[in-house]
Amino acid sequence: MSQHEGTSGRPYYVTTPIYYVNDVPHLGTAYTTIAADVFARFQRLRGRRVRFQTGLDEHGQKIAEAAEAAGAEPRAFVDRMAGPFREAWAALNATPDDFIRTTEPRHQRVVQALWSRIAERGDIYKGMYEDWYCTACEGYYTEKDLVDGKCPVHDRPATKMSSESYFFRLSAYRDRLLALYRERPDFVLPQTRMNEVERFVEAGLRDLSISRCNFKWGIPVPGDADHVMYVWFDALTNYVSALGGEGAPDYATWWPADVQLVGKDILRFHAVYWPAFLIAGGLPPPQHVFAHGWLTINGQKMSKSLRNVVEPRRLAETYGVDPVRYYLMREVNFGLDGDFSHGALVGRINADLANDLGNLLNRTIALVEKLAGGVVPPAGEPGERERALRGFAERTAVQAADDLEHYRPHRALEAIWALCGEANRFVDAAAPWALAKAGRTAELHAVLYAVLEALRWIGRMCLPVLPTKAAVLLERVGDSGPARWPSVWGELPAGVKVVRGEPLFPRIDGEREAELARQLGLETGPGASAVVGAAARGPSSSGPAAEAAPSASAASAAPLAYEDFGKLELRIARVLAAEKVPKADKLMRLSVDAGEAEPRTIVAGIALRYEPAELVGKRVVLLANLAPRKLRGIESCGMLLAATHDGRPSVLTVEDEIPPGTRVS
Ligand code: ME8
Repeated sequence: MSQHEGTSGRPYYVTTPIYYVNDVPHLGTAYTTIAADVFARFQRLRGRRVRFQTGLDEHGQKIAEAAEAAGAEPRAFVDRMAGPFREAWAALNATPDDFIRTTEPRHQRVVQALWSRIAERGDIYKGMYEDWYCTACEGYYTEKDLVDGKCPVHDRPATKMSSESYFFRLSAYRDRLLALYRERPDFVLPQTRMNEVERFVEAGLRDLSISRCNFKWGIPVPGDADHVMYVWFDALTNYVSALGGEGAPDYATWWPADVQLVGKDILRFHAVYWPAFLIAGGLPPPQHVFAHGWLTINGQKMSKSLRNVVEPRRLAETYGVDPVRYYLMREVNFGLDGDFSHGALVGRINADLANDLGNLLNRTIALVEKLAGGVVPPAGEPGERERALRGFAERTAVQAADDLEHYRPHRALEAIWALCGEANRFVDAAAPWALAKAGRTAELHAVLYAVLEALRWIGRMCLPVLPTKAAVLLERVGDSGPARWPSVWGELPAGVKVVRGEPLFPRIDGEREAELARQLGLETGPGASAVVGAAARGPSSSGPAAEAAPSASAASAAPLAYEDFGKLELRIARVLAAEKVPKADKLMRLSVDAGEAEPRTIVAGIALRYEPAELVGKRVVLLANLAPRKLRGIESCGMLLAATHDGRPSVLTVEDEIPPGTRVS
């Protein structure tokens, strides 16, 4: 694979975990890989030299057992399993610069060198090991970690292990790790995860067993042929072994990595063990470790036994690569848990891609063809409206860049889509057809130029997430400039032909949607339809759900298309403050944290039933994308869901400490 190089700026190194080869690529592993690809593409657009690395974790007991179960030698097994990963990432248009496999000699050499270095410094020693081991995690637990004798993560019996082992003196690194976290409070992102890690380390660290002598499928410990290395010592080192290790030119260029993306399940390994190994070996820790949340499918954990492992390649073949990438980056607040649902995917395709963006492009090209001879008109003298659109685009580009720089792809897309909305409104308000009729050609040209230029900015900003479709969009509006993040308004050259074409994102109608869902085995579960029933009543009511208090039963609701359900953005929100609205018996004004930069104000008709203090701290369900509405002069930005019985509204809440912003589906 080629190294993508920009022309300027500091190098940028982003990694994904290396995935276990006993599994197939699924939506979870695709999620991290796509996110890393988005950040890599964004930084390339910004002109930075980028290295994006992914790969495979091929050693350890888990892989040896999987090979045995498959009746294969481990080597043959891992070789066979590697292909589907490379193919899946290529099919999702991910562009890693390196794909490392831990069975490669280049990796083994560096891991052994790091081990020897740490051993020479006295932080590896031999001892006896006794603890509870879970093969599924390849991890150890103390007796108190177990739940009914089972692994707390996998709910499988853990095995007591007692054997000779090499240990890493992790206990000696507690203070150095704490110093690292305090000096660099953004070492782990998001912040809440940093706090978790810090608390874990503060509680004290035990030395870590880092070798095994009960199986052979691993990297031999230098100088002791009876032991192979613990798979995590081996695996974590991939991030520097692919650079050739300390002293190699690539190491000097790229290490420390800018960001190491991981799922929250393996944060401890990356935020505690990994920096400790590095410090012990005299190497600097990465700049940031970002732990994203966990994806579920229709509310269920992804697992082969549940047969709900979505094959990312099939998903991309069915819906297109870019829509799948868009959905994953837009739908889930990066850092929080999220749910994949077929209905929500189709909803995003129809509403955001086909409608907001696709229609904007189509109508603009049609207008340019009809009113300006099919070529980009001269920008002319921009009026107030054009200047306002330009200002909006410029602010969007700054905002979206900041969001992508700080690992908030969902927010970046939200900002870009706000610009789509603004451009659509701009066309409506400027009414170019009327300007043409009135013969106001200069104004007409200024309007058409401005909307084409806005589309060019949108296309450029979409390149990281929608690499193929955004490139088509740019071609259609006549942009053939170098692929860079937009920063100068007015670069679209006048006189270039625009191109009409098939819709960028075809809409998926209800029938086809159901058929696709069936083909993929992704019908929405009964849980989801229950929510559909409850939510569908809200918007049709005359005010906030709790105020309108409809008593219709779910059975009386008309059937709802999946795509319609997907349009409802139901999120968990935490009530920060509440007060009764003066002179309105029923109304309560709430300030809620919906996982956004700023709290939202909601007005709900629940004041006869609740006292403000009762509500503070509650986690409620918010319909977040309802158009704002004024009630008694207060703008309510969303709606709380509530069930009303005998005239008494009861607000829907969740028991667990689910983070605000989490999508409800
Ligand atoms: O842990 N939601 O490999 P792994 C979101 N080999 N992300 C998910 C996910 C889900 N449901 N399921 C998996 C390993 N992931 C080790 C890593 S690194 C030195 C060694 C993603 O195949 C997420 O990034 O179990 C998670 O951390 C990773 O896949 C685990 O992949």
